[in-house]
This record gives sequence, structure tokens and C-alpha cells, in this order.
Amino acid sequence: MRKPSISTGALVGALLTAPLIAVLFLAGRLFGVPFVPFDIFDWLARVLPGAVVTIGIDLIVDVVTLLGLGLSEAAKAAEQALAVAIFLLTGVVVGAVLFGIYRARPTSSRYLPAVLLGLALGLIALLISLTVNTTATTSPLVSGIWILLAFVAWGAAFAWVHNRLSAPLASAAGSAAEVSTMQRLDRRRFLVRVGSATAIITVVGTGLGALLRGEGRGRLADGAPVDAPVDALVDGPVDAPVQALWSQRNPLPNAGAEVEPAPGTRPEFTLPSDHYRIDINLLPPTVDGAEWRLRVGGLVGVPREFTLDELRSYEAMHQFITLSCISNPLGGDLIDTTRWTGVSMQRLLPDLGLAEDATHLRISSVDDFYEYVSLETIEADDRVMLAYQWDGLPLPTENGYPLRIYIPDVYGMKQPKWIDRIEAVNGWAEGFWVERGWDEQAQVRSTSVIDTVAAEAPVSSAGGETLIPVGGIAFAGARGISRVEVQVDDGDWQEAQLREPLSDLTWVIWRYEWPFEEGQHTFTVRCFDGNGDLQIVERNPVRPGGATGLSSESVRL
Ligand SMILES: Nc1nc2c(c(=O)[nH]1)N[C@H]1C(S)=C(S)[C@@H](COP(=O)(O)O)O[C@H]1N2
Ligand SMILES: [Mo]
Repeated sequence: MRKPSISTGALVGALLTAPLIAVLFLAGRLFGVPFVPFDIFDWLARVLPGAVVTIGIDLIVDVVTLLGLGLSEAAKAAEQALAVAIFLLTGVVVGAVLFGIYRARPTSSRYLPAVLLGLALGLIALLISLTVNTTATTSPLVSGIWILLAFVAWGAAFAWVHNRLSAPLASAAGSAAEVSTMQRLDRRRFLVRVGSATAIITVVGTGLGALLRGEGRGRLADGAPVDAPVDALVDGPVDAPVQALWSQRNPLPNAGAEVEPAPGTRPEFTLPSDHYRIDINLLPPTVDGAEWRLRVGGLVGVPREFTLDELRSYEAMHQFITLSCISNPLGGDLIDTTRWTGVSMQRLLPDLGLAEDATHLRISSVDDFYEYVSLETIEADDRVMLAYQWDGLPLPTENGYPLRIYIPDVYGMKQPKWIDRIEAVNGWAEGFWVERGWDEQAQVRSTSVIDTVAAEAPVSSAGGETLIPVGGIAFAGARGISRVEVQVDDGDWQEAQLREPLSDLTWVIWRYEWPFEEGQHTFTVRCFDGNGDLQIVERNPVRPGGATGLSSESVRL
């Protein structure tokens, strides 16, 4: 009789692993147990060498860009899909290996190796889940029992399927060839039945899981009452109206600005729910604000802790801030502007009790992300801030609830979210991404982008000429923007108008009114920072120091 082949094992691996993923997903949504495929992916992102991770990120960015999707929207989804694919592929390999073992040792037990393999992989998965701990809200004991049970059942299913596939037909009679054909047909029918059953479990599990609101508190961002105590904000979802946002109740500080954005320019102010999100977690860590403490240790007189309320009792500081990711490609959407509220580090510093020899603070987060900030930087700039609100509400879960740092003039990679510890140290060391090959300073590079050539909204000059508004943003970190220029085809650089920005720390909206001429035209933009320095014109990729080069737009008019 023919033994099931190794490729049948691979197929069975896929058929059995898909429902495992769905069941893990549903149970995660229902009970907060770990979603192992995401945990493994997050763990890989932390332990693999920076170069490998960076290649992976580049690949995702390329694919998302190629598909014409917005990076800030699609990048996380692409990563999540990849995480599931990696897990599924592992299941395929496990199936092939197990069926290979069965072929090599036809007489020994089927269940023993399958259960042992399930148990071993379950233990590894459990260790990884407990280490990164980014998806679960259950205790290690509950998580452990659940993962081991699920993986052992999954392993045992391989043995059961293999037994059924290699069992002799009960009613087999006739020539050897006939029996073999009948057996093949029977196997196929059985596999189709297994496939249908696992497909149903997969679809139902995934569907139900997606319908359920996760344990996460991400939705808070859109609407918790502004003045409610933080504790009230974290105990379950609050469906307050969007009016709670500061920006819905107050005019923006540049409301009277003379220069209007050209129609089609991106919103000058980003609602928190629209802010881009980049971090090393597939699901944002959820922190219980009531339990949370900011622990301060290292080179301090006495280690101490701050509650959120204690931090909020310091004089609050509000700043309009543009944050950009160093991975933002030229003209990309990993850059946004909102209103941050928190406490200036300078105010907090005297209460930390730093020792004489402390030179830097190591800021670290619940996801083990970390970065070093020099005391010199803090002492020179009162805008360095520990922030707990965006747009008048507690930070969204995805954007760092309950606490994140702001450091002017550097990319987001230097600015931990979900902070839970500050350690005073002597001497500088590399932060999470610097250690993985990115720029040590990560100072924001000046950039300018064309958002719109608004041919549909022409205006008339004083002389009756038709003008087309062209516009976009320019950003140079905390250095500000002193001048923006636009070039049409090979013409001279023309000065654009600058809209008064929301603050010294935000992007500037520019506008240029172009005397209309029919035909195909290429518009190029460049900016000068507050020191009068022209942006870097040469094209450079995002790695290691942030993208440079000029953005242009070709349009047929
Ligand atoms: N704890 C933690 N903080 C982090 C990160 C992270 O992975 N973990 N990523 C950083 C990076 S690379 C960027 S660009 C910003 C993005 O902040 P946002 O998601 O709120 O836009 O967060 C920074 N802070
Ligand atoms: Mo970033």
C-alpha cells in the first residue's frame, strides 16, 4: 500500500494550520490570549540582525508602493499578512517533516511524534509570546495552558489525518490496481472533506474575530471626554463625541493666516485617528493607565515612580508638532501634524534627583524599544517634552498611550512611545534603530512636497491672467522653513508664498500661482530651512539618514 507522500504532508500542514491561526485569532479577541503568529513576527523583528529586518521593511515598502497604496495605511496590514504567511508556511514545513518521519519509520506510533512536535513547537511559541508579550492580556499561566493545548491538538490532528489516509479500505476487493485506484479516490475525497471542514473553521473563526471589538483600547482616541480623569478613560470604551477633540472646540492658532492652502493640499492639522503609525509591534501594546507607573532609576539619589496624574499635575505644555518617520520616502505620507500636550523635561528634571555623573537618560518602553537623550539636549531646549495627550485627549493606544517623548528636530525613530522607564546613565549608547544601522543623529532632513496642481480651481490675476494654484508642504524639523521655490519645466525657480505655520515645529504650507499654459508640464519644488540652507538636492534612499532629493509632479493640462 502507498504511504502518504511528503507533499501530501505539506498540503495537510496548510489545511491544519489555517484553522489553528483562525482559532488562535478568535480566542485572542474573545479572551485576550496571545495571537502567536504576531508575537513570533514581532520577536523576529527584534532578534534578527538589523540588516535583515531592514531588507524586510524595504520589501514591504516597495510592495505597498507598487500596489499604489498609502504607506501609513497599508504598511501595518502588509506586515500582519506577512506574519500570518510565515506562520502558515511553518505549518506546511511541519506537515512535510512529520509525513517524512512517518515514511521513514512506518511501524512506530503516529501520535507520539506528532504530539511531541506539537508540544515542542507550543513551548517555543509560548516562550516567544511571553518574551515579546505584545498581543496578550491574560496571565502567563492561562496563556501557557491555552497555547500548549492548541498546539498539541494541532499536532495530534496530523497523526489522525495520516492514519485515516493510510488506512486500508474496508470494502476493498478486486485486483491490486483497482484497490489502489479506489484508495487514491478515497484519499482525495477525505482530503477534500478535511479541507472543507478546516476552511469553514478558518472563515468562521476569522470572521467572528474580526467582528468582535478587540481588547485593545485604540478607539479611545476618537472620543473620550477631555476633562475626565485618566482612570475613567482607560476602563472600557468611551463613546464620547468627536467634539471632545481640542481642535473641534478651538480655532487653530493660524486661523487668520493670509495665504490659503491650494485646493487639494493635505490637511494642515492631522486628527489623531488619521496620524500615521510606525513601530515594531503588529498590535500596539495596551497599557492600563491606572496600573502604569513611570519608573525612574539608574544614577539617581533615590529611585522613584510617577503616576499619570502626578505627571499631569505639572504645568502642562502644548505644542503643535510635525512628526516624521525616517523611513518616509520622498513625498510619502509617514509625516503628520497634531497638537501635543505634556510636561517639559526641564520642569521634571529637578524632581528626578539625578546624580552628578549622569549625562544621559535611557528612555525605554513596554515593547523594549529604547533611546538615549543627553541632558545637554534637555537643558538647551525646554521643548523636549513627555507627552500624554494629543489634540486634547489621552494619547491613542497606537500612538503611545500613556506616555511618549518629544524631541525637536529629530525623526520619530528617536522618540519612544509607551514609555515606562527612565534610567539616568553616564555616557551615550546606541538606541534601538541606531543599533540596527540607522543614523546616530537622525536629524530631520529638509523636505518639500507637491500635494496638488489644482487645475480645476483656477484663479484670476489682477491683470485677468488665468492662474493655477499649486501647493503642498515643506518641513525642516525645528529649523523652520524660510523659503520655498517652484520650477516649471526648465524655467527659473519662482518663489512660492508661505502660509503662517501652526508653530515653529510644524511643516509649512506653501502655495504658488502658476500662469496657465496648455500642455504637459513638470513641477518641481525645493525649500530652504530657517538657516537659509537649501535642502539636499541629491537623491538618497531613506536608509540610513532619511530620504533626500527634489519632488516633482508631471501633469497634462
Ligand atoms: N516604543 C516604541 N516607540 C516608538 C517606536 C517603536 O517601535 N516602539 N517607533 C518609533 C518610530 S520609528 C516612529 S516614526 C514614531 C512614530 O510615532 P507614531 O506611530 O505615533 O506616528 O514612533 C517611534 N517610537
Ligand atoms: Mo520611524
